Amino acid sequence: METSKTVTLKVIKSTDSSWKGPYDYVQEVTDIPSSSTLFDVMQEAQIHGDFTFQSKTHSVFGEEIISVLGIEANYKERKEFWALVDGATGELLPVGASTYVPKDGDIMLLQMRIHHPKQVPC
Ligand code: B12
Repeated sequence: METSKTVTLKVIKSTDSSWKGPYDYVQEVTDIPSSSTLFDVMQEAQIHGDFTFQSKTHSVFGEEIISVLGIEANYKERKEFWALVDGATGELLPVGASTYVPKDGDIMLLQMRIHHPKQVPC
C-alpha cells in the first residue's frame, strides 16, 4: 500500500535574495504519492494552485526547469538558472527535478541564481 506525503514548494524570483526569503510564492502540495518526484510535485501545484512552470527534456538528466511563474532564466546573457534548492539547508539538490524524490514534510525551493562555475554540483 502506498502512503502519501506533503511537500511545500517555495519560489524566489530575485537573484539578490537569500534562500531564506522573502518568498514570492508558497504552496503546500498535499496528499501526493510518496514516490512523487519534485517534478510531479510541481505538476500537481500547477493543477491545484497559481503555480506555473516550463521545462525541457534532456536525454540523460531528465527535465530541466527553464521558467517558473512566467520568468525564464537567461543563462546566455546573465548566467541565470532556476536552481533546485533544499529549503531546509539552502544547498543545491544533487539531481534534477524529475529524479529527486522529496520526503514527507520537505520544503523545496526554486530560486533564480547566478551560476558560479566553481560551485557544487555545477
Ligand atoms: C554547466 C552545467 C550546468 C549549467 C548549464 C549552463 C548552460 N546552459 O550551459 C547550469 C548552472 C544551468 C546547471 C544547472 C543545473 N545542474 Co548542471 N551541470 C553542468 C555541467 C557542469 C556541464 C554541462 C555541460 O555543459 N555539458 C556539455 C554539453 C555539450 O552537453 P549537454 O548535454 O548539451 O549539456 C546541457 C545539459 O547538461 C544541461 N544541464 C546542465 N545541468 C543540468 C541538470 C539537469 C537536471 C538537466 C535536465 C539538464 C542540465 O545544460 C547543458 C547546456 O544546455 C554538468 C556536469 C557534467 N559533467 O555533465 C552538470 C550536471 C548535468 N548538472 C547537474 C545538476 C544537478 C544541476 C541542477 C539540477 C542543480 C540544482 N540543484 O539546481 C541544475 C538544473 C536545475 C533546473 N533548472 O532544472 C548534475 C545532474 C545530475 C543528475 N544525475 O541529475 C550534473 C551531472 C553535475 C553533477 N555531477 O552533479 N548545470
